Amino acid sequence: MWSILTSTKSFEDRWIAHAGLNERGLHVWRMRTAARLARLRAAQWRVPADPDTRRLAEDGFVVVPDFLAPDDFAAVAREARAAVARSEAETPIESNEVRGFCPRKTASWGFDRFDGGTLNRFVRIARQDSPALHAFARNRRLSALTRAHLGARIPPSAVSLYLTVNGDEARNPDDQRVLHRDTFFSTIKFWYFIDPVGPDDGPFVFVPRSHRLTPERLAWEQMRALRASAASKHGIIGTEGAFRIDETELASMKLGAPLPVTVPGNALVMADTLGFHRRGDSVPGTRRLALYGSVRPWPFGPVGR
Ligand SMILES: O=C(O)CCC(=O)C(=O)O
Ligand SMILES: [Fe+2]
Repeated sequence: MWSILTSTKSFEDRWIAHAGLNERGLHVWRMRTAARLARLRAAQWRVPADPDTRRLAEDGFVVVPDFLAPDDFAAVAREARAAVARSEAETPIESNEVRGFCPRKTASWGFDRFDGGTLNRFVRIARQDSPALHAFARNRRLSALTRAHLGARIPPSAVSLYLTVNGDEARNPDDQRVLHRDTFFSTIKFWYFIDPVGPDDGPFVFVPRSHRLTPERLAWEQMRALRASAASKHGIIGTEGAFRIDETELASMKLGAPLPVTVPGNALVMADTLGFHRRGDSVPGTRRLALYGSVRPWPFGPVGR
């Protein structure tokens, strides 16, 4: 029963999926309570509002071009490319035929994980080889933005180099290219893109303002929670709790079209993944190189961190 007060989102959990409780609004209660607590945590930090914190609050995502000063950007880009090259010397990039989300394959430099045919390579930041990357993981601006939004900072250990190598959808589809929201409460992910991301490179795609708990959104969530709880009773899979959404449903929530977030190099993209998003379409073999981090605080925690 305590799972109700944790970050558990899976409707494979018998309490999360409890039909009677969900009819009485359990899922929506969890969403509203988590949103209230995020506001309570954020208020403790008193981060002064500025155009970027406002964008994140209003639209659910923000793009900050020229995030680093030119010299810092040059050092970060150099170290990032060197670290990726070292990983490739040890572990060449291969293709994958196994379907769905695949397990991590660890290596001395970090780990690979395939989503269908798309490779996610996470390279750990080593202070001695990559002092500029190490400093980036401690960037105060990143923490200020996440604290303003949900009252928690990104721990430096949760920042890594992240290379995405886009797969061939026709051969082995990538589940992250289907529009979805990650979980029932606000979490933040960021990508600091080192190289430009164009429309063919699988840009992050986000539905502006879709992180808001409007009456229409909560009605949709309630409908989906009832559906997921019924499905779990019948032992049907696909109840993992990261609800997917068809683009045609967005209009009923007064939401616009998904927006591919194409960016130049040296740009920060930060998003609340309670909003609907996906990984964009791409030409197979194209790459995205970023510093990446995420923060997923305890949704019912009252204390800012
Ligand atoms: O890689 C991306 O652009 C987004 C993938 C995604 O859905 C996520 O990281 O939650
Ligand atoms: Fe996602």
